[in-house]
Parts: sequence; structure tokens; C-alpha cells
Amino acid sequence: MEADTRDELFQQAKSWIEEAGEIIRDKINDPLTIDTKSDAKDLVTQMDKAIEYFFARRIKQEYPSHLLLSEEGYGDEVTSMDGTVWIIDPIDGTMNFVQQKRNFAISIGIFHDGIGEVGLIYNVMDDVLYSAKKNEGAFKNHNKLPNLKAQLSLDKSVLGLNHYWLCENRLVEEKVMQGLVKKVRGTRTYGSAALEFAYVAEGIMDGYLAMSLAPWDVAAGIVIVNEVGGVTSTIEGEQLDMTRKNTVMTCHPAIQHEIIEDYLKEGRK
Ligand code: 2AM
Ligand code: CA
Ligand code: CA
Ligand code: CA
Repeated sequence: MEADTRDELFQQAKSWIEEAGEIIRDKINDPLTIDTKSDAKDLVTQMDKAIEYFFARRIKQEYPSHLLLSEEGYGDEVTSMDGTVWIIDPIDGTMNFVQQKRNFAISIGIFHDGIGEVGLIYNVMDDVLYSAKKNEGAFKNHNKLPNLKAQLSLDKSVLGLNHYWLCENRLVEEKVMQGLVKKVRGTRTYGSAALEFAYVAEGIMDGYLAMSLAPWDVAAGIVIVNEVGGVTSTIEGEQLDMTRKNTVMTCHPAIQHEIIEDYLKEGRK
């Protein structure tokens, strides 16, 4: 993608994300209609849908040739990453939105022919925007984020993990996760995958692992983390497939190999 096209898309997405954030803040104390999706803990509100619709309408009008890959049904059926694809989660951390009225984000990644060009993660209630353009660094509001620190060992790392890692799965049965959480300095759970990516980019967490995330949970985060020297892959070390769900690990490059080879990889020694 040409640099001026990337700039234009970035400016447009930034102005829309700020506008959408203002709508959410204005209505944060309005009564909520809360529905469930795949199970009783998988929540969606009318705000998730309204904000996604806000973006879908604008993108279709302004960029009719672009595709939208998004969570709540106003997007396109995206089966390939050819062309320009906006990957949007209107509210990432819906449970936090419902329970806490904070700690949620709007996440926008713009990919072109499979390459992440623009990433925006907006912590709406704190009015903090994490952003990046490919090859131009990452920012927290107007401040450029420094590259991740030069050195890091796993025993000094803080990892983002959620409770799903405690439930029945191969890594718990084989006592792998127990080994990993004992090895690291600490673990944290924030409840918004997008914000956890942003915190890895900011260097206040060193990694974040998730068992199953959709493209809209990770698209913006991948671009932002990449710009400060972080890396993102599946928990087996493979590249993510942006057309479907993946296991995900984003982290400081110094700990990636050890976590995958010594802990997560199927059939590790
Ligand atoms: P969401 O709030 O947009 O649904 C919570 O740990 C994180 O995982 C959030 O980023 C949440 O995104 C995401 N997530 C992905 N799939 C989920 C599911 N089926 N149920 C709840 N959260 C899910
Ligand atoms: Ca959801
Ligand atoms: Ca999400
Ligand atoms: Ca969502």
C-alpha cells in the first residue's frame, strides 16, 4: 500500500473511532439490552451492534471496494485477505462494558493483501488511543511508544492469561500451564484482548496468550505490537490465519521461543 493511502485511511479511521467513542461515553449510563450468543457468558448489547453499524455504514459509503470483517453481523463474508479489509471489533471487552462500564476498547485493523497497515485500539472511557501505521512506529495518544526493552528473561516476565487456561485442556492435564505460571514473575487478566495487545506494545506486560481469538480481537493489536518489535503467532509458533479463529500468543521476541518450545508446543520435549 502507498504511504499516502495508508495515511488517509489512518486519519479517516482515527476520526471515526473518536466519534464512536464519544457516542459510547454519552450513553454509558443508559439502560442496556443484554443478549447472549454462544453461551451464557458470551454477551452482546445493542451498543455493540450500533457501533459496528456506525462503522459499516461509513466504510461502505466512503470505500465501496473495501471489505469489512467484524463481529456482530454487519460485515462481509470474508474468505480471503486479498484487497483492503477493515477488521473491526466495535466493543472488545463487552463483559467489562456491561459489568464495569470501563476497560473496553474499539479495535480497528486495516489490512491490504494480507499485510497489516493500520492499527487503532481506543480505550474509550480513559480516552486513550493506541495507534500504528506500518513502518512508522506505534503511539499512545501523541506519544511515540519506545521499542520493547533490549533484554528480557521469562522469569522476569508478566503474562496476560485468562481463566480458560485453568479449564480442562491438554496443557493443564500435562501440568504445562502450572509450570509456566510458576516460572514467570506474574500473570494478569484484563478481559479485553485488544487492550492486552496494547499493554504488550506499551511494555507493561511482556506477553498475552489466548486459546481462541477471532481476527477482530487481534488485527489492530498485531500491527501495533509489531511496530515496537513484538511478535505474534499461534501458540505453536505458526502465522495466524486472519480469516478464522486462532490460538494466539503476542509477546516480547526474547521469550517467544522458550514459551513455545518448552511449554506450549504439542509434542515438546
Ligand atoms: P469480546 O468482548 O469482543 O467478545 C475476553 O477474555 C476477551 O476474549 C475479549 O477480548 C473478548 O472479546 C474475547 N472473546 C473471544 N471469544 C469470546 C467468547 N466466545 N466469549 C467471550 N469472550 C470472547
Ligand atoms: Ca463478543
Ligand atoms: Ca473481541
Ligand atoms: Ca466484541
